[in-house]
Amino acid sequence: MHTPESAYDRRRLRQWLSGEARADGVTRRDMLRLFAAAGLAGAASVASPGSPAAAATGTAPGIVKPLPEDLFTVRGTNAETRFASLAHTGYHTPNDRFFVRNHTATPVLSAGDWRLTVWGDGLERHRAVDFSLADLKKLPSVTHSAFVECAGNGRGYFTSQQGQEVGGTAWTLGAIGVARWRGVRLADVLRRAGLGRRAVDVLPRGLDDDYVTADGTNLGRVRRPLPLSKALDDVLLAYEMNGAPLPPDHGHPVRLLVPSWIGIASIKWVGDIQVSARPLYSPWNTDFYRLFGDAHPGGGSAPLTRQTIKSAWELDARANLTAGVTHRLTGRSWSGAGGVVRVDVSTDGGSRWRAARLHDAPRRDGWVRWSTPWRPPSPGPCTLLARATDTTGRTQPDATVHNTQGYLFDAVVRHAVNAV
Ligand SMILES: Nc1nc2c(c(=O)[nH]1)N[C@H]1C(S)=C(S)[C@@H](COP(=O)(O)O)O[C@H]1N2
Ligand SMILES: [Mo]
Repeated sequence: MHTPESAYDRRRLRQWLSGEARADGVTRRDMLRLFAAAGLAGAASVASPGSPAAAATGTAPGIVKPLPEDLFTVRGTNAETRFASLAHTGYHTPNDRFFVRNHTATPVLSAGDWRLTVWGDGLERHRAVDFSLADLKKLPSVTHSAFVECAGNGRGYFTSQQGQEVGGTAWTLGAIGVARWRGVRLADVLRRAGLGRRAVDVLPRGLDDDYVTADGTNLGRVRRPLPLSKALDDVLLAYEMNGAPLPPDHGHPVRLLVPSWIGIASIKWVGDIQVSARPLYSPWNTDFYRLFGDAHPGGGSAPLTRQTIKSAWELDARANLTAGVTHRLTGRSWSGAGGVVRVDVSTDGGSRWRAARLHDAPRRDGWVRWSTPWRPPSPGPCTLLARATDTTGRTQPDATVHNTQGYLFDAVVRHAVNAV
């Protein structure tokens, strides 16, 4: 029963208990609970998709940009992109309709005053090094198209489609966007700071307020350790989004962009990065962002890394479509494991399937746009389905194995519409 992940966790636990590993913000009790055989009691509230709370008001607490109802569904301190609003946009999600996931509130920071401090015992001289935005802009710039997608995207379907309770924001499929990110390689910055040979983990931390859970526990500032292997691979410190300076809600002036990984890795408003010769922990890789529940190891899965595979129609739920007329239905599919090479669609609830027409080449870290013609035969309810397959051969399943926090929903969504 010992997976490599649990061996890794046991090693980390031993290191932590012997004082070797740093457990930044994680109490000993949390740690013991994490590795105990019991499942995790959901700390967050139970998902309630389609609840009246989903009605958009045009603003959300802590979000700076306007949230018009035709572009967003407000969910607490977060704003979900309405997929229907992407129908006539291009490959990249415009900044004005990119989803926002805030643990607390968007801080409004001055680019001129901003500094990034790189510090820790993983640096050669163990001496902190500061970078201004101007310093970063002197380094070679890199541009990369990539999605940022919340680990909980699609969470609402665990409840509405699978009848299961999960904790957290009841997103439908709009907690994703694809942007052209421009910035500098984190690897270049770490090397300039004097990366030492013993470094194993880096811990970027946001400048937004401390995150306090519903039960009043202060977990400190939002931060999640990243293994050095990923940090040196393709991670950017991004200062531009679709050709504009990063907007306040998306991390102004600088955020991490961790391609293909769950959204929490892409820390916004980054203020410092600890470089450590020991493995690091924060609640965001211990209590959150692992898979907990009956189908998973007692202490939870290994910390989640890559995103899963999904498809979405560019239509509202229960959209009305005129019967007897041919519509050009559109959608998008994506996968954290590689480009999407095939999308099969059904317009009759899953009896008959056909291939959708793909409008983009398969692209790592991105999505493909697709379309299919459909003429609803007669008035009445219909169910649309779309199933993507990626370059690794992975295909969306009919159901996702439950986990208590509702992460990585990958099942084919049954999208109800009405022919009228
Ligand atoms: N500092 C900070 N970084 C953060 C968060 C946050 O609340 N604070 N939320 C994370 C989560 S959970 C996600 S899904 C993405 C969302 O990025 P976006 O709001 O630009 O879409 O940012 C991540 N980075
Ligand atoms: Mo997220």
